[in-house]
Amino acid sequence: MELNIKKLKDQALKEIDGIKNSEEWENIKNKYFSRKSGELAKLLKDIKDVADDLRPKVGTMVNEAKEEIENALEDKMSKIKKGSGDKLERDFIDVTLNIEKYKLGHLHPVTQITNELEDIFKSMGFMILDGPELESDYYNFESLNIPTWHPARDTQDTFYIEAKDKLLMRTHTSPVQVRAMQKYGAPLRCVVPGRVFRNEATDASHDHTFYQLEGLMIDKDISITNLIAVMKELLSGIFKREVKVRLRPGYFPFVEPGFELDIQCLICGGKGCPVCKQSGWLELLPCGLVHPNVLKAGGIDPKKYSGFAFGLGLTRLVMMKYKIDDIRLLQGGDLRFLNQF
Ligand code: FA5
Repeated sequence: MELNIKKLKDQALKEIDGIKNSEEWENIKNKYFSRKSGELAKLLKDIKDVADDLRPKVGTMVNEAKEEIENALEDKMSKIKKGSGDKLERDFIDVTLNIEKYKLGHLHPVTQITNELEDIFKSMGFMILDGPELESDYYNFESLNIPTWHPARDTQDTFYIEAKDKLLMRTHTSPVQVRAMQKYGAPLRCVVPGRVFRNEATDASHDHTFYQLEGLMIDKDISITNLIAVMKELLSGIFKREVKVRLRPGYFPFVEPGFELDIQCLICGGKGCPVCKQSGWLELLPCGLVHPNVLKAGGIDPKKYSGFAFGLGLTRLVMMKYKIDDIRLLQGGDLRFLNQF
């Protein structure tokens, strides 16, 4: 028995000496100290078989061995903690430490206004739709009553993709008009916010990539009155104050009659500035009653239904709302500018 105790102690101390990390430490500790199956528990059980006169001595030896092993384990653990690369050390998190707070970003001003507009239109029962930015010649032009020879194509030059079917970066959100009619039929109320592209020189109010919001309402007996009512709701919802507007006749092959809704320039208050090209007015929202040919392209009978459509210059609206005097700032990616919103 005495020999067994010594052997066990020596073996335990040797194994403890070889421990490299806290996982091994845990295993060795269990091997010797587990209450049921630990090596020391087994030894203690054997004490009852030792002769009466020897029992106190053997008991003391077992206790001394136990203490020595415990001490060696404790020493080892403090060494592990001090040593680098230990899992316990690595995983240790000091919750009292002051850490640098994450800087939260925010939505781009165009997204903020898009969300506001979507809410306004949803409250009037409009669906929010999306459409492809890479569009076919058919949906971007042909279906909107703009055949290949039509001079209106010159006002919307864009970036063409070399492909078998004529593909181009959409010049406006209007192609979604026909797509929506084909998909949902009449009656229909939808708005389509989205990015559009044009091959044109940039200046304070023109970019090559900008945002529009298309609107379409089709039902029985829709007239200009419905159009004006919806426009007023939209502008008062966004500007939260009265904004001077004017309607001029405007030509777009996909509406008949067509109008241009201008708002008085909010940057200069109508006096004239580079944004409004010194005119005091800013072209914001072309609109009109949907041309019968477009209704037909969408599979809707123009004798039964009529509708209005508009194409809001969303990026320009953002400029007016926040009094931004150069459109190029919005997509310049300069955080000093963007952080102001
Ligand atoms: C159109 O794009 C028509 N699809 C609008 C429409 C829809 C008319 C439905 C009738 C019915 P226009 O090319 O005028 O129209 O562009 C619409 C608006 O987009 C303009 O009023 C203007 O606010 C904005 N816009 C046009 N070109 C640019 C540009 N280069 N940069 C920024 N905004 C622009």
